[in-house]
Amino acid sequence: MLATMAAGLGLVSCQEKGTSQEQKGQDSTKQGNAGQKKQKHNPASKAVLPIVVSTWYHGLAANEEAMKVVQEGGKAIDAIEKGLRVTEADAKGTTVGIGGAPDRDGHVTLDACIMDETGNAGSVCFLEDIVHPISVARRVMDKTPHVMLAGEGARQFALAEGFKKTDLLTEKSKEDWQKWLKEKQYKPIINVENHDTISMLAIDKKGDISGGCTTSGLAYKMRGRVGDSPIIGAGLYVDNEVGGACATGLGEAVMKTLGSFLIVELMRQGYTPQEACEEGVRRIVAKQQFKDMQIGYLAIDKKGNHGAYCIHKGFNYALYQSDKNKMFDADYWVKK
Ligand code: SD4
Repeated sequence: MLATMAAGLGLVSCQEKGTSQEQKGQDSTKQGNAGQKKQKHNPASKAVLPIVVSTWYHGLAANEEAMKVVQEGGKAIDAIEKGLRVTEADAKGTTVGIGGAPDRDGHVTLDACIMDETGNAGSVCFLEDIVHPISVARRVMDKTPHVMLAGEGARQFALAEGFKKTDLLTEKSKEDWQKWLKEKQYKPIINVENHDTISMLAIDKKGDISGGCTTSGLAYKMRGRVGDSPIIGAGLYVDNEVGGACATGLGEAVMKTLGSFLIVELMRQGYTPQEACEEGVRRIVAKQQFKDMQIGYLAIDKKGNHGAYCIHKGFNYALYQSDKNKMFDADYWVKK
């Protein structure tokens, strides 16, 4: 769970951080000058394909399914869809698919997007009654001239495509919501709730990249609220010439910086995936109140190197590479 975070962490003030990172920002501009600066890599990073990487513990089970597809010679886009469906179908997970926490009115509304190696993308947001938004997003990509369908229109499209109408509010999520209503009196505190999206990136044996994100979003959000996860360029971006990036955490902050697109563009300019994730976080903490918010970024380049970075300690990710599917802790901005 994304346990946030500020209290007791001994936060370094924004200004102090800003100063040291300003320096870092200057260093970063030198990335294009090959040979002038030693590049920073994630200690767990290696240039090996195929690779599947995804956010949080639920990533382990999702990676298993995704890796099977690419190991058998399948495409990264199919691996992404298959992998993410595992998390969506798990009713015990309270942040994705069935069992996801509802909005403050008790409605479960889901967001998802998917993007392939050709630059095609599909997305759904504010979708109700459908267990697998990632597959609906894929259908939007494959079968419509559009990128994004929202709300009732997305729901109708899904039903017309043969997806089954399902009540996504489980007994457990209903109980939790009713408890929340009593305690919080209907006031969403958007920056301290639990919210653990699964975002995934994969490169198949051919070297093609794809990615996807799926989530029930912020727990007990206002009705109609949509986060970064279905927004191409915010929660997810891939470019087959460069690599890919994806996000988890408070969507509002990611949307304001188009975080995933930014990270991919930084890699295009020569940043390593690790450097690009760190710069993505720096852009947020430089301008936004970050004390009570968490953002985690993951990125991979086309060789299979990866990077991960977050604001506060606590973000972890599942990496499946060289026949091992393992959890790693991301490095973070706020040091004690
Ligand atoms: C959102 N970014 O709706 C999603 C939530 C999330 O980890 O990623 N949680 O803002």
